[in-house]
Amino acid sequence: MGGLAAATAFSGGSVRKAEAAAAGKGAVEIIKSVCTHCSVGCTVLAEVQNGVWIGQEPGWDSPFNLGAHCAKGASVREHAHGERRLKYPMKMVGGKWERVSWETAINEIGDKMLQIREKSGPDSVYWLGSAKHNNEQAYLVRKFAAYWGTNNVDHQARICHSTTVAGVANTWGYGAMTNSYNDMHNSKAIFIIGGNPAEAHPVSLLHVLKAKEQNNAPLIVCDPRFTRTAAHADEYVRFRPGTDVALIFGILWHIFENGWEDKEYIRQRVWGMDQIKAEVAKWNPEETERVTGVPGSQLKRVARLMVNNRPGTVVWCMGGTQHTNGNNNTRAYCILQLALGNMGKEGGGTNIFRGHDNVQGATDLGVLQNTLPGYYGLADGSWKHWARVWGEDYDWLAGRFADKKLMNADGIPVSRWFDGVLEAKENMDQPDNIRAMVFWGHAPNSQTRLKDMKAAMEKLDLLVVIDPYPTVSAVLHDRTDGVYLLPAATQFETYGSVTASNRSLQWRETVVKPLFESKPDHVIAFLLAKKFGFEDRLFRNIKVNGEEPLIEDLTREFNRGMWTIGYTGQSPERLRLHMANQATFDRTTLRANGGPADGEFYGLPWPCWGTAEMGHPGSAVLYNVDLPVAEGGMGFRARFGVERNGDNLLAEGSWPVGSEIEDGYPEFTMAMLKKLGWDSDLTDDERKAIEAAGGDKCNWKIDLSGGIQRVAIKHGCAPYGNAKARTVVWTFPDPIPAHREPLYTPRRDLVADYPTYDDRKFMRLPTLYKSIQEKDFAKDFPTILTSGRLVEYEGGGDETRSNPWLAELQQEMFVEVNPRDANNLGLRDGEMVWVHSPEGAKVKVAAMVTERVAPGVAFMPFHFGGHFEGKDLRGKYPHGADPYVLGESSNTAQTYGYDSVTQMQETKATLCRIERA
Ligand SMILES: Nc1nc2c(c(=O)[nH]1)N[C@H]1C(S)=C(S)[C@@H](COP(=O)(O)OP(=O)(O)OC[C@H]3O[C@@H](n4cnc5c(=O)[nH]c(N)nc54)[C@H](O)[C@@H]3O)O[C@H]1N2
Ligand SMILES: Nc1nc2c(c(=O)[nH]1)N[C@H]1C(S)=C(S)[C@@H](COP(=O)(O)OP(=O)(O)OC[C@H]3O[C@@H](n4cnc5c(=O)[nH]c(N)nc54)[C@H](O)[C@@H]3O)O[C@H]1N2
Ligand code: SF4
Ligand SMILES: [Mo]
Repeated sequence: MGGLAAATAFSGGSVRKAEAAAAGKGAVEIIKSVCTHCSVGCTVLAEVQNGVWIGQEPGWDSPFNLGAHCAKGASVREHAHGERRLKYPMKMVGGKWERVSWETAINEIGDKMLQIREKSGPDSVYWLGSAKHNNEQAYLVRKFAAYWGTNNVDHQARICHSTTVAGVANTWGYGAMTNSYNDMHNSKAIFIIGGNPAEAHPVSLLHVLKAKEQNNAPLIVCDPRFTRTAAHADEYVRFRPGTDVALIFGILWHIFENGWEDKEYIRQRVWGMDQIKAEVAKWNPEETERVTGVPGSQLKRVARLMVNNRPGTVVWCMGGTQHTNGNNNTRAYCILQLALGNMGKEGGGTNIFRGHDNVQGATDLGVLQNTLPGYYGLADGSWKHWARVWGEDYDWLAGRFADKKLMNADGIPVSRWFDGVLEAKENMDQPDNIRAMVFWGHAPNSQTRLKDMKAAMEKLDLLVVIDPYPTVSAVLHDRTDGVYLLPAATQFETYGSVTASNRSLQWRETVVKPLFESKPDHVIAFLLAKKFGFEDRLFRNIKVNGEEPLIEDLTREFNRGMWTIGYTGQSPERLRLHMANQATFDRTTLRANGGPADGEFYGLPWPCWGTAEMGHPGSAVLYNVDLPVAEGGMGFRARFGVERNGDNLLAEGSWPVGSEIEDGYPEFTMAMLKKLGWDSDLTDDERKAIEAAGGDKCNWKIDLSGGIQRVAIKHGCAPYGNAKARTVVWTFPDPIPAHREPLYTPRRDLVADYPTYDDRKFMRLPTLYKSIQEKDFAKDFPTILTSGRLVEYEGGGDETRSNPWLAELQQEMFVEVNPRDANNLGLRDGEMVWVHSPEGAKVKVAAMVTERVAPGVAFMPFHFGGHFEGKDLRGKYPHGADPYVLGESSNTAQTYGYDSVTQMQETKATLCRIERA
């Protein structure tokens, strides 16, 4: 058996190695999994002997990583083996950790939650899910929260790419990376803004550098820091943090000024560009330089490079998203690509590098306070759709919520959960405060304002951590009771699908059985559901073996409901087939060239329309009209109506090749099929399903048979219509992307011209803007503080700082300071400093004196934890589960500020004061 698996999974040199090992004590089995760190999705080949994970290799056949791994991927075995993992359930009693059984833990947690539910309502328990869960677990957690009766559920995407999802989906339909890492091989220019892939997506550099070398593609990197990515750039643009809209409009100014935009493309496929042009006219080189600090001559050069090297790709990441006006930034990037006519082109697109290994999947599956799985909004129709998929009684489901209004109201975002604890009840749009908090695969030190979080943790009735590690949640607060740590198994101790940045799904197999007393997250969900008495309902369509819900049944259940984004064709069988035949996929197009998956794109990137039986190949490049829809082509989504102020919002003179409708068209409904006379193509079963979902009014999103999609595609049409992208989002606070100064800005002179928003209440909580910006903090806190990543560590860092191979590489928390500032402060490299925040917190860290940051700018990595305002909290971890490396969390010193659409936290532009310690 082991030998057979090895034969299918391996090729080339690695086989020899496995055989050599097998000569020892028993067969070595090679098991395919996927790295659990970032969204590149590198294949891991685990070597397992007698149930023990003894070695690992990178996957050579994977089109994503081609045999490469970064330091994190190369040491994932240590993550599973994890000597410093949480080994059994623990409970805090009188300030000490005590080992308890799973049964006791679930009973006590459950009783407490039911008590809170009784007194304060279901919204007083917060379910914080995870981008670390596989798709099946993520889906289950979202469904679980619905069955509990709350929208107070969220995950890392909120503080990661929420502003991307909102901005991009509202521009052209889907809020995801449009092309892929691999497709960058086709790029004639690469424009990276606010991303440092050399550290954050290391293996993606394989693909970036291929374009640079092979196509002589200029690499333009716009970043306030001279990063390891910038070190590869042909053109490095240093600019002031928080000024992305100004920078992009400053580039567009040259494009419009010279008439370099793609006028025909815009006429056919873009709405509102004239309004953008009028706004861009204000961003002449002088004004752009005044705001961003970048000279006009450089931006003219950048504009010319992008214009002369089409199609080019635009890549962005956290530097653009994590701002109070992050949604403006992401839309500005889209507008740049639309102006250049680069969207829907191989080599073009917006290559939005997602973060965690499964943040794309967890977002798609709706582990969010504002959507259901598949981006179905919180509304009666969506709930009814999912109730149909779940076989659930809608009224029963509605009865689980405090009331119908809250069932359809956005929950509290993770960025603000602690305000949900601390805010005066009467100021909140829910019956009571948050009283119980569940961190189900999420760090606390990844959120700003840690001092406030500490206070909130102390005020809670109950704090539950479900994680392979105790995390900073175990030590940040001074609680003595009411804290439970439940050991989750890692993704190497279970199996299921995971969605990489490019929307491809990959399938992991179980490497080893859950270690210690850990349990996989779907098992933990089952135990909680059972305690709450709804397990029969929750798992109605899902086989449960003992206490383990069958993963494949979970996949099949979401396949039956995710019509909006085409997560319907990716059956477990098709995904496993792709994993077993990775070598047959082309490394640039991702399309299988012969073999059992011939013609399909690797991992069936969504939308993979219709049912699995329909055999759609997935869509590698979104909005590409050069391919028939049946082969992965499509126009922009018709999502914003058909007309705006008399303008036609549908595409004009552009349609996917092979379309029988040679024009724009709205999204498909049964009525439309009838009008076109195509309804006769429906089978009887499809007709019945459509009848049950509203007949003529039934649309492509709620037809559980997939018939409407099948027939539309048969006639060459995209089920979601064929429209123009919109550059003006009239439903947002800033319909045209606007520069707004950060809340904490050193440029008081710009506040009058570019003020922030008025304070307002949304997502159940009062949210401050102007009342912070009004005060001048710059006098006492003169230095801009930004933050981000180091290649060795991930997120809050508890996993990676507990990994001896990685911990060795970065042993001390630091702040980057420009030599000029250091000299003015009398600071030498390596000396300790206090970084003070304008909100009264401080962190003690080492100074790293470096030109990487500009004068007046400081940078801190955010992966450290376990120190708090100078105090070492090591003694507070459960025995033997403290990470090797501890340090101050940058987020202790990071401040208030939330995006005006999504409540993304502002982690890239605030102020601080640095003093020698
Ligand atoms: N200052 C600052 N703050 C930031 C950012 C920044 O740039 N600057 N970036 C933000 C961004 S983009 C993000 S995405 C967040 C990231 O921050 P987080 O996602 O909060 O950080 P991680 O520490 O990776 O948290 C994931 C947790 O999941 C656990 N885990 C791993 N596998 C499993 C599993 O299978 N099951 C369960 N139950 N748990 C598991 C890990 O042990 C870990 O504790 O940080 C945000 N915070
Ligand atoms: N090693 C490692 N890899 C990771 C992760 C990790 O924690 N560690 N996390 C994963 C996750 S969750 C994510 S989301 C990605 C994030 O990946 P990236 O976004 O690439 O990482 P960051 O370092 O947070 O931010 C990128 C850059 O934004 C710049 N920046 C700061 N302020 C601004 C600004 O105002 N405008 C612009 N345009 N840029 C600015 C910073 O200088 C930084 O170089 O990485 C993923 N990969
Ligand atoms: S962290 Fe990302 S780039 Fe590194 S091995 Fe894992 S998936 Fe690949
Ligand atoms: Mo992220």
